[in-house]
Amino acid sequence: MTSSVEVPHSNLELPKEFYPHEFAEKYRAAGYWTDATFAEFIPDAAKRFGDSEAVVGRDHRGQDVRYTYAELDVETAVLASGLAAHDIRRGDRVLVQLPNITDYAVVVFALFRLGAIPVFCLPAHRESEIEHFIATAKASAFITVGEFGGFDHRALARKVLSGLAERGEAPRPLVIVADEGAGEFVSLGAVRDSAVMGEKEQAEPDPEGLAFLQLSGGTTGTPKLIPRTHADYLYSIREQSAVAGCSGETRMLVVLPAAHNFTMSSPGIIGVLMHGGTVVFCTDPTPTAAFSAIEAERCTMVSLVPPLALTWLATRGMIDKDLSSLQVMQVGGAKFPEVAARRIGPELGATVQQVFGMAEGLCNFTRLDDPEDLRASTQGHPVSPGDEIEIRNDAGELVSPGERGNLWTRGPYTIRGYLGGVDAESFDDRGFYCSGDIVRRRSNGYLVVEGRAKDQINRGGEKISAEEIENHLLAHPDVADVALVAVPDKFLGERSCAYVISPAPPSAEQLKSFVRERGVAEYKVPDRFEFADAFPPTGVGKTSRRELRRYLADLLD
Ligand code: OOB
Repeated sequence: MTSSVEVPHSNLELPKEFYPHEFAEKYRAAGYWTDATFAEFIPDAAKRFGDSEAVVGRDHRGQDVRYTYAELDVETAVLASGLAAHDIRRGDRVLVQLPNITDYAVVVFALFRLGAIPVFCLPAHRESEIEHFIATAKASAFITVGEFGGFDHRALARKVLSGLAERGEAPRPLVIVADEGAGEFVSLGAVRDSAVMGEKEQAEPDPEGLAFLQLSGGTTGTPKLIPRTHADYLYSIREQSAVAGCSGETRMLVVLPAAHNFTMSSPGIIGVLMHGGTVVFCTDPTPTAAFSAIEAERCTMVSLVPPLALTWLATRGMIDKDLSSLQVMQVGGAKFPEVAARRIGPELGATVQQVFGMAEGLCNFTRLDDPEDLRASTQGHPVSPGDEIEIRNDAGELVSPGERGNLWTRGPYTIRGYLGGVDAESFDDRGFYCSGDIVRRRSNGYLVVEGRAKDQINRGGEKISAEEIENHLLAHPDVADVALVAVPDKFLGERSCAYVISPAPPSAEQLKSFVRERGVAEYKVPDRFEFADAFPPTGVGKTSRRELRRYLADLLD
């Protein structure tokens, strides 16, 4: 298996013919790819939807904010001008790590206006991840928040800057903090104040060029950056917002992290804004806060990961809020148990829509008018007629119809390679991407996710690369070897367990603290530890890590 794209590490632009010429032609001719870009997205939406409400929520000061499309246009234009005054230019990579506050929309679309390339981080990321993203993306700025959820992001920025200095990474990125107390950093307010009146920053990026970088869930030592183009992503959102039934009446509650691909595009924030609907940001996903927001804002739609959907089901009867406005509840990011999917309609009064997507591209949805059986028991089918799917066995041959196998895909919005590195395991020489999922395709084309072949733990939608966390644990002087495996969990679907080989085992708590101190997102800290003197013989005669992880996972079930 060879990779189709050679991306030299130093090259942060998309390689020429990222999508081979004949495919690009085909996608243009089919009308999938157009000349539209994210730079003109808000100016264009403001022309169409001017006084309609675009964004509602709290800003970084905790104050309630409501922006119409016209106001969002002005806000993003002013911030874009201020960012330009701070030397942020077209093509510059800018890390964005913000919670679900209204500033998120202003910052992201201001960057798009400039033709800058946002790198979407999760609020949960810590210094090891942020440092890695800045270094790999060669980011010139890092936009974060002062404090959120009791965590000091300025302290995180300080650690990152000193880590980068130690590694000899230059230049040092400009840190912009969306807070009054920006400390030694630049506040977002100061950036806005440096805007030049009347000056409109309006880049004209290449529609088929790089628009932003998403982060992969990862299966390797360090998470990979996913390059998405204006044309591919806008197209995917057009299809996804149609399948999700978006209109000017849509009012979407955003409780999952805003920067996640699901929340951005399935149909997500951008899909709702594309149709003149309203995005309601909520920083607190707990049912009490979310139900209050649904009642107060008459939200029609929400996207959840399975554990949140289960929590909402479990608490619905205890919280007296009016959820009658809710029409569609999307669930995705991890397999949603069929029994739970069947409860959404009767207990929450919404149509359940399963979303099986990936930041690399391909998105499958159940359709809103599908019979309940299909909506509950499958993960849907692709949103585009241009999506190609092959289900192959481990030898690379197509399986018989209805059989389980590895999901391979290619299409008008699925990447052809990661940025800054070739991953020969993930792409074949025909440009197909291997998602690492084991699926079955029913005769009607609907996919059912049956399992996973990749070395990843899916902890309630949050992805953990086994290798990344093993590497952190291997840095501990008393850890001789370690394998991170998934253990089934009723609520999260899976939790992580580190199987540690140590002659003098530290306690589980000590190892958890050790991983935390290395600066990784809390969801990646192993939930459980098992200790032994040696790995048990696998009995399969293989010594590969993947085989070992599989063997241990079965053992721990
Ligand atoms: C979404 O994106 P990622 O990049 O965080 O993770 C993708 C992976 C898939 O390959 C699959 O392993 C898993 O997450 N997954 C599901 C699923 N949805 C995602 N597994 C079973 N059932 C589902 N419904 O997670 C993502 C991106 C866009 C939309 C929705 C989810």
